[in-house]
Amino acid sequence: MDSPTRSSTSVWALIAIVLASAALMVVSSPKSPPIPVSAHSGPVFGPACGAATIDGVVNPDEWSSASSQTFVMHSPVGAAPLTATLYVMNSGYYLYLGITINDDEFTSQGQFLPLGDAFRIDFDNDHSGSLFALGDDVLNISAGFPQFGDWYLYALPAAAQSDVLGGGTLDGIGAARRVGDLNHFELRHPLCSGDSLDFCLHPTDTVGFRLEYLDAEANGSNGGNRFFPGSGSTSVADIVIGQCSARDLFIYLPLLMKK
Ligand SMILES: [Ca+2]
Ligand SMILES: [Ca+2]
Ligand SMILES: [Ca+2]
Ligand SMILES: [Ca+2]
Repeated sequence: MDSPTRSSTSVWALIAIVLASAALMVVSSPKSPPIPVSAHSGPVFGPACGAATIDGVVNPDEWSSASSQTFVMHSPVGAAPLTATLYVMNSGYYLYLGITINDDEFTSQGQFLPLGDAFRIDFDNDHSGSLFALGDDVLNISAGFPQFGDWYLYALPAAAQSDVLGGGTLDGIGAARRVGDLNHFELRHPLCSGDSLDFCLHPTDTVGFRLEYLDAEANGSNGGNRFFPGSGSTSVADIVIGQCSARDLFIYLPLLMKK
């Protein structure tokens, strides 16, 4: 039978082993990742470098280097949700956005939506976490011509109009069309055009945005509005601008690249 002294020694030896093992686990465990700093906690796109041909066809090859997410866009008044995929990338000079959405048809004009099916993209220029500051950049891409609109927020709560009407300039291009069973939208807009009615973004900058899809029906009626990431003025996702080269020519060489 063990004496009290020997039992006590065994207990202390066991404690020492447990403490040493715990210390080893602490030393060998990986560092926790840094917590990103943001004005809010919404989805984040980028940084991603690339350039695309703006022809209204979101070609997977030209957008292969983009940051992309697929999400459901909801209507605040109960219209059926739609599923969209957003692609984001930038070159040294332009921000590129490509969007596909499973609308059941592509309508280029309507009684209440004269431009037909359209995405309105509201930007939070200074990444404050809140949309609709006067002068904020707004882009519009529609099925109906001229398809691309470079707008700005000119009146509260959320009225936007063409930069040209406010003394600014039209900066960028866009195109939209029906591809298979999806509506495709593509645009590019300068990172920093010099127009005071546009944002001015530099590499590593973050800009907030919200997508709104305005659905025109084939009979010209209004099919309702859907939003991403939400319909509120603080429902904002982020784009982080990449440090990218100035190249903007996308060369598509399917016959040369394929075996
Ligand atoms: Ca394209
Ligand atoms: Ca402009
Ligand atoms: Ca603008
Ligand atoms: Ca439609």
